[in-house]
Amino acid sequence: MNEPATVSADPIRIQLINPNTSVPMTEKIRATGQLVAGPGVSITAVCPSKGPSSIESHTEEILAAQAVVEAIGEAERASGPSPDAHVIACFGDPGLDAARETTGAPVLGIAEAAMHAATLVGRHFSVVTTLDRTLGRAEDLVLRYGFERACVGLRATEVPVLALEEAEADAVAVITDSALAAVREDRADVIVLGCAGMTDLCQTLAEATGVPVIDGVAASVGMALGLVRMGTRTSRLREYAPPKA
Ligand code: 5HY
Repeated sequence: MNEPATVSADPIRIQLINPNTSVPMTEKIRATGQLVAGPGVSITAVCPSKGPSSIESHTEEILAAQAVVEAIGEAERASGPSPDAHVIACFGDPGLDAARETTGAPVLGIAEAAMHAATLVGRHFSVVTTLDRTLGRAEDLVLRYGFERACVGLRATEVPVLALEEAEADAVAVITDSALAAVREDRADVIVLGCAGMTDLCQTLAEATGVPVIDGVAASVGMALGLVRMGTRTSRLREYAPPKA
């Protein structure tokens, strides 16, 4: 085992990065993170002041990746202790590889963490997400992370990311129907939420479906905390060695 972080008297610090500019969504993400981490862990959540208000296209994904790398750089350059881990709170995991080059602190993407968590508590999961146009990216991530046997469905609800901030009953009903259809038609026994903005729906959906519902924000914070406590950092050998710049 590596030297565990718990020998330090300093609180563990986890930075959550929402790469869209929605402040209410960022606050919702922070609240979930703090709930999962519990007292004694410092959770901060940041979002860029400029850029897309939601990440729903490949173009926005590139801007999100840039925002993620910048947020990590800023946190590491700031005076005072740097975060012990970072979470990319956006389901496309924008900039994940670049982020892992940028810092030796563990960086978790919510899609990767959620898919891992789903396979620990069930055999087959479906992703329930926002717009149909984001399904290609989700499919790519399933393949990239090696979950093609476990993932039995990718379902779009056509509820846009920012509509989740309005917490309309209609949006919740549509997402619930999609999750129920995933259990019934895909034969999923776990649901993965495909958007950070769905973080506050996890409990409601778990109650409605009767199966575990994995919110990647919660999963990432739990896993990040575990890695920090294990004293495990990102490998700096080969691919994730620091970049030239
Ligand atoms: C997310 N977009 O988690 C993704 C979800 C999506 O702004 N936050 C965003 O719809 O792809």
